[in-house]
Amino acid sequence: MKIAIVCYPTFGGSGVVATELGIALANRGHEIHFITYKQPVRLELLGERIHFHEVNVPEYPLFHYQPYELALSSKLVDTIKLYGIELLHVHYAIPHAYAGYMAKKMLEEEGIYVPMITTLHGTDITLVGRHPFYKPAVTFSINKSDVVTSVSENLKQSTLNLFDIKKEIEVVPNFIDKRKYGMPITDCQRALMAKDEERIVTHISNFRQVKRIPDVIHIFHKIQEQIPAKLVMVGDGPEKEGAEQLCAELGIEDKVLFLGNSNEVDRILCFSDLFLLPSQSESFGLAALEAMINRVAVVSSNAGGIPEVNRQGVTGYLSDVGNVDEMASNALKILKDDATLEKFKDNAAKAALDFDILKVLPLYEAIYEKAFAERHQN
Ligand code: GMT
Repeated sequence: MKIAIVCYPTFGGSGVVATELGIALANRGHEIHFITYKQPVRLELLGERIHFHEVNVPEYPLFHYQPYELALSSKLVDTIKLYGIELLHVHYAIPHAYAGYMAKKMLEEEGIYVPMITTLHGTDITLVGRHPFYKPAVTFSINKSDVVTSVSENLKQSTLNLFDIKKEIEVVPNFIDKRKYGMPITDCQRALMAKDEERIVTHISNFRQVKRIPDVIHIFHKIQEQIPAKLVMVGDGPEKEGAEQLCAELGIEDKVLFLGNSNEVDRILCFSDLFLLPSQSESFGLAALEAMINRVAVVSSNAGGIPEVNRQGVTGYLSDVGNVDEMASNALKILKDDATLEKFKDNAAKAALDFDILKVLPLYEAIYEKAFAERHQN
């Protein structure tokens, strides 16, 4: 099938999921066209079955805000016609579902019917989408999608609670490609990060407020008071500077490494013992799943869809948002001796396999086939 994928090209989870999905679909023989404003960060190879089309928004002095939705919907119309694309899959409702719907309607004027699948990822619903300034447009474009999917059961329920949704929402969880991790990294450079006796604690995110970065630092502060440990912070965003300052105030700056954005998270996770995810809200927690497949235990909040991924007392522990004392004491329970740590690490890797791409990809393919077969009815 010829499929257009619209997503954000950044390090954020929705862009990562969309990119990995497109690559996997191309490996299964589909022709994939990514349409966004920059080449997605995890998309390294373009080829016969993977194309990238850049959306440009020309600057014009009259525009106070550049009309990205307009440029995106025009680009969709042109690309869909030029390549004979049969199906449109948009990731993140704002503004992708809205622009996708406009493109669909323009194409229908020319007798071209392209079904649109919208995948909801989290902040498009729980943070940004529910804002009164966006809500009517988000509700409309979700209801006008041919198929709506959400990445967790929790996000489905939040969407139904927050919006007046008339469509069925199908849960298709995020996934992991275990074959990518099948070959253990042989040059895992742990010694560059920490001494043998130190535990390595890791956090990876976009450093937004919702990730509760100060909690990460406070939890680690408590851990390192009890056992030798290092904290590796991966990613970049508005809370990073404050986090560096907080480390200095707490006198732990020599134990915390800020690595910035990385395209090789598995190389960092290969030497990590524990992953911290104390988020305020989290529809799924793809970063935790990526940690788990790399044999890293997880201490997290119990917000949103995290309990669908991290299992209490098995792959790690979950606490109420903001309960840093409990999160630190849970972290110490896991890290206290090698045998316990190994048990949690094994459990994490095993549980991650529930989200193997080979289980999830057929769900998307079945949705595509059904939507394509019914394309004239909507
Ligand atoms: O918060 C992020 O990490 C970025 C955000 C995004 O939209 O790119 O992630 C959301 O989508 C991910 C992929 O489906 C989920 O794993 C994250 O839990 C979700 N983030 C939130 O709900 C805060």
